[in-house]
Amino acid sequence: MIQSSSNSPRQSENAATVTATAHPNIALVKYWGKASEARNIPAVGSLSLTLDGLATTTRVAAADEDRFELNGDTDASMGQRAFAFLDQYWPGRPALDIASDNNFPTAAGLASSASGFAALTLAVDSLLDGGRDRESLAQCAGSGSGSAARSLFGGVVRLDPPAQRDGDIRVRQVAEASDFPLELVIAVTSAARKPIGSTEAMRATAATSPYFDAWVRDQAQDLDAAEQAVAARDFDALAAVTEKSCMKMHAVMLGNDPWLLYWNAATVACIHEVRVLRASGLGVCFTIDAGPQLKAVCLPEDADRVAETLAGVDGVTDVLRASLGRGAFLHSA
Ligand code: 2P0
Repeated sequence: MIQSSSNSPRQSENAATVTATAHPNIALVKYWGKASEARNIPAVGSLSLTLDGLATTTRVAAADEDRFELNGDTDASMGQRAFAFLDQYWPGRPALDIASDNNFPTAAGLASSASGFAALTLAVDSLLDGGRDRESLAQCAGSGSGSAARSLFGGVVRLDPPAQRDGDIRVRQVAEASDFPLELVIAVTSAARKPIGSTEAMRATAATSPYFDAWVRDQAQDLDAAEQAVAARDFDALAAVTEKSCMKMHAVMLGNDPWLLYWNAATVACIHEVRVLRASGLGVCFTIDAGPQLKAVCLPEDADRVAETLAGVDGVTDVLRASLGRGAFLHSA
């Protein structure tokens, strides 16, 4: 399902091109808010599932000037963000030609910045140094986009905020993909780019939402509950904390001034469908990110039923499926 990007005429087919793929991840315990904007340090920890199927594939080569292409087109604003990020970690780096392709909608609440920064970090590290371990790569990717830190690892991943002020985030795998097989059914309700990006929305939440302090205060408890549920392979317990964390995150941003809501009517209809399906005995729960798509987390035996049901909801334009996958990886030369 990984789309191969067309060969860019600008990149020569030589050994100095490095290609990396990373999958997006979906948080069950959500990241929302920053402790430091300058270092992009999250105010709260998070716990996520790294997916397979959906993917960003990024090719990097030394060049005579910086160039950045996303999905075959020059993307000035993403390029600016990517090169500013690279300058922080690789000061004095050579000019780079970067071509990145997503095989799923970009900036639509499907975590394309997570897979994008994870693939970029791994590819550039390999091209320029190749020396960082996974945790250092995760810290580096996380400074580009908080959720990207989690895509360096596969399966179920936990990110904790720094233990001390000025410290680093800590990221680790808590379960392999095969330890707790789960499936994701993603109900796409709009493929449009989101009207307000997560970074800006989080800034507004920290500055204006009266619920932000309570959100930060209770996060560690939710993280521990989710990690215990994963360790016990307890789907019901995981479902409870997943939906709680999702609803709390959206409640916090509803408290922004002005208020912010990423959902549309179909998102709400999908929430109700998932509730009905679970009441009928299926292993399914939902989460929603900074966009209107609903992600149903399912026990594998129930995923077909969930997909059929969500495909029939008014306003659902597409249904994507994924299992749990591996962390970011390099292609062999
Ligand atoms: C998450 N999201 O935990 C949460 C839930 C969206 C909702 O991480 O500002 O693109 O680049 O660090 O990582 C999306 O935020 O934000 C995100 P930045 P990012 O998956």
